[in-house]
Amino acid sequence: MVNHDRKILVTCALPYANGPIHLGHMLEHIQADIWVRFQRLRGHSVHFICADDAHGTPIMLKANELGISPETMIADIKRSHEHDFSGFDINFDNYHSTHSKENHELSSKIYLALRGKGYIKTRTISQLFDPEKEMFLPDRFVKGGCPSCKADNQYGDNCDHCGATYSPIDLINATSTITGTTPIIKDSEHYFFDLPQFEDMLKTWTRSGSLQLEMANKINEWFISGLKQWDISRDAPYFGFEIPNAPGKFFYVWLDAPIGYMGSFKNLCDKTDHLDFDEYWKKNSTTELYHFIGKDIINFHSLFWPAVLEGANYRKPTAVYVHGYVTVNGLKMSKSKGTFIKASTYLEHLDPECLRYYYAAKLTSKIDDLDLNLDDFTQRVNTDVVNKLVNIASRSAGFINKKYQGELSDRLVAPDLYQSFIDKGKSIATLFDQREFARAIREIMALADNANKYIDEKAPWVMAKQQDKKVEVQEICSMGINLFRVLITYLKAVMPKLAARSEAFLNETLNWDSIKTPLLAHQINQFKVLFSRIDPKHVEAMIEASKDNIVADKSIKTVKVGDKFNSLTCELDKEPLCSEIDFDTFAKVDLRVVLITKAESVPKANKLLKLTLDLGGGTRTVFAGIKSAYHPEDLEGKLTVMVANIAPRKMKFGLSQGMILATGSEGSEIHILHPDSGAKPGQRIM
Ligand code: NOT
Ligand code: ZN
Repeated sequence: MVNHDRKILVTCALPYANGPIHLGHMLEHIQADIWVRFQRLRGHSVHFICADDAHGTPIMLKANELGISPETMIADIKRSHEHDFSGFDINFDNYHSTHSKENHELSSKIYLALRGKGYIKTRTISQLFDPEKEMFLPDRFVKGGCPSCKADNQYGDNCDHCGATYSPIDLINATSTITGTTPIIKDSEHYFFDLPQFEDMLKTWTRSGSLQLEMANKINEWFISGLKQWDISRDAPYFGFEIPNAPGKFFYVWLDAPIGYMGSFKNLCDKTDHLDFDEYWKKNSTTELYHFIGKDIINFHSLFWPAVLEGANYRKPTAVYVHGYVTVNGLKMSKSKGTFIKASTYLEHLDPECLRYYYAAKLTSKIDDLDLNLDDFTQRVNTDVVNKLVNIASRSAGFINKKYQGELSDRLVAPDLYQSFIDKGKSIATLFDQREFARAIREIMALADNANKYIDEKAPWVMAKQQDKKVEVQEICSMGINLFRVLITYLKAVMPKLAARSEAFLNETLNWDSIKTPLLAHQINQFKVLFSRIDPKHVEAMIEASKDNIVADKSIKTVKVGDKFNSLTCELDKEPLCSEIDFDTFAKVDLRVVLITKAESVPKANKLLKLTLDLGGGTRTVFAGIKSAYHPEDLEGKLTVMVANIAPRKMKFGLSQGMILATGSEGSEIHILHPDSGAKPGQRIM
């Protein structure tokens, strides 16, 4: 039996208020929305909330740059975010902002509670300070040489080139990316949340079934390396909330962002009569709380957030549901390829339900990345939704509408077949509940195949020509429509618009329980086109329009055969040549042809792929900062060149035993070197 008393609160991660919603965001919002709609269909009470994440240095600086106030900028962006989400039928009960009165009150209250219990510590730290802008520089706003491999132009937190992590203070020749000046080192008192005090609670909570297995394992690594105090303050100027009794100090954006979940819910409670904030957030609440997030922010949701809630005497999340990233055509979304697709651009060209269906058809409860392959997308949607599903209704409806005045037969002619569709409902419901959407869709489409097979075998269009088969034709077509009705009900959470059009046609509101009884002697409405197939031209137009969104990347210049030499020297001029070395020094570099036998993504690293290289006798593991340019599978089996005698380097993710040779350091500028065909692994390059 379904328990109809569940009270559920669901959130999506709060999008930053400094950029548009894209198809990567949409994966999470579609996943959560399907789950929410499904739970509602099953009779549960679900509140689904979100908000814009409006604070922090990048937002403050972007507003500065645009010459508007941060308040104006975040209000504009919030409108566009809400517009995009509603375009995809994401059914939020409330969409708020972290820059709100509710969030301000709750953040201060929670902070004071934590402070009162001794969970807040203060300590003076040294940081880089931009003397011209008069502000401390976040890691991403300072660049310089990597202290480890000496590569130029690296961010303040980690090196793109060798993957080393370090403090910005250790950068060589650091410069502020805001003003271009050389920062100075300056002291400031910071406020820390004392996370280590929550270690025991977190160990229990993370292993209590609240996290997917992969996540619990990942978090275990953090327990092993030791929990650290979390810096929750930032100095003015900062766009955020000032810390109570600490003039000039602000809450770090990640402190008030998760509290924004509460703030949005509080705002909803204040607008709604029968919703009690405390019932959902008090300690030991019997309601359920689920956060849908991406794998890049698990530390915030699985360590800091439960600890903050515990420390301030609130309930903890029932579960955190983590998904992977979206790739397009096998690669990271890329502006130059036109695969960085904004939600609004998609909506100008394609039906939102196509993406909802495709994502559902590929989503599992795991954290694997999901590839939006645009050819497969077109084919899959057209085959499944149009050729299989809608076809069941369209081939049955014509006869019923024309020959029987829209009246379904009063008898179910194949009750066993019908019952087999109903029986599957239980496992399909379980799959939706467990976020195994791809498997649920497979089950539904297998039923659609059975329905089409039934109609094919009966061939009502043949019988329709025989006078004495009048009753049979009505019964077969009514059977088809009844099977269609079951399938659309199963898909209602995935494709709400298609379901609504089907309801208009069936002249009935679909719900999970009522389909147990078939529609007999029931009047249906005129069949209208329920779904249009994807025209590949529209997909192409969307890609073209996505390319238009961006300014051509000036830093890339392709040198073609026949180009004058000085165009090449111009290129070289941009990056000064290194100082001259003698031949003996060069000869010390052991360059080898290697075969990439395995390439794996390093989940926690934005830039790194882990490569297993065959040197023709022995293998090496190398971490290379080429994730933005290559899909791991595409590298396997390729030859490249490595520096084989560079000292192994200990990196955060393991030991890197060499380097492979590649151009550039960012996105599309990265090309690894391939020797000519015929080269053999292990051969030395001289
Ligand atoms: N704006 C953040 C991001 O990564 C997500 C904040 C989610 C809210 O896009 N918080 N928590 N915890
Ligand atoms: Zn480096």
